[in-house]
Amino acid sequence: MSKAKIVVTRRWPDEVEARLHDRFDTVLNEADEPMSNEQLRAALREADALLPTVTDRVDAAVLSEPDRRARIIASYGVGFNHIDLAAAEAAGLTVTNTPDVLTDCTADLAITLLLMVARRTGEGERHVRAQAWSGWRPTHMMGTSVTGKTLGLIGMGRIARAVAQRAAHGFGMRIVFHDPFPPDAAQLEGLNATACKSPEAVFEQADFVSLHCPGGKQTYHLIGAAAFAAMRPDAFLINTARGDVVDEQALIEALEKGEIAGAGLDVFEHEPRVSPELLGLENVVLLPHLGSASRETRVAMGMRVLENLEAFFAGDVPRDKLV
Ligand code: 8YV
Repeated sequence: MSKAKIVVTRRWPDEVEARLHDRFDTVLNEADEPMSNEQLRAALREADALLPTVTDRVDAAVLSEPDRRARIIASYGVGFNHIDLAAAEAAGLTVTNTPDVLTDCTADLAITLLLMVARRTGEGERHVRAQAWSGWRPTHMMGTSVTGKTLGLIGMGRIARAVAQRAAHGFGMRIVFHDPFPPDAAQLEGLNATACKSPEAVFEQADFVSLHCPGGKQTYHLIGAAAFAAMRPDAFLINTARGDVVDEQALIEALEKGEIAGAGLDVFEHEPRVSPELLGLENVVLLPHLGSASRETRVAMGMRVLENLEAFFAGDVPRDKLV
């Protein structure tokens, strides 16, 4: 039987690419640059499967390709706001993602950002590298304690619960959260977590607000001027979810006015562009979308895509089918 043809839009870890070559007629994007809409459409015309990432905008226009051969979009990553699911479903396409395998890795990074921004470690590192450090003194670069504080979570899915687990058990934090579709009691066991009826109730209590909701229309600019006004002036915002959940301009204003104490950001509204005002602020930590960027996790994500594809081409329902 001939191998199904797949187009992979970005380079993946070597061992996953080797496995893909083994099982499929695999076309790689050797340049590893984001594909244009026309290139995505061409891939849909020429291959049985498209394997995109967050940097590919698989929108209704791309999906309207009339001479489409592809039957599945097997995305690399858990978030799927870069794919128009309704248009894909209407076109009869199957779409899959890669949940579970990146939960711990992303939770680790949220905690990294929380600690970095509270304890001013980015600032401290820049200080040492600039050879500006004159020596220890009692008042030098005092940050904010983390242990025993209150962590507010917006969204209480897999990644949020992994963050809560680390915060509660590693740092004795109290957890408050809001999720319109809260998990059941069993999933919250041992997390020291209290549900709030609204995001505002979370903002009012939290020393740290960490975002774990999906991106997309429903959550666009969920965190804007009103949220910052409701947050405490000594609170920090952590975002490892999607950039456009936060109104970046409102965040800049809140930081400049001292409405909040700082922010730890792994994602940005107009990625990879970062607002220049943020670059000039010492009380923000900026990372280049590293949530799932451990070697082990990126390999596991690739293997999960492979598993979804193999199930699909064997005529089974892939375990991570979204539509
Ligand atoms: C991925 C992510 O690296 O999985 C997600 O939703 O945000 C990242 O961890 C990226 O999306 C890959 O497509």
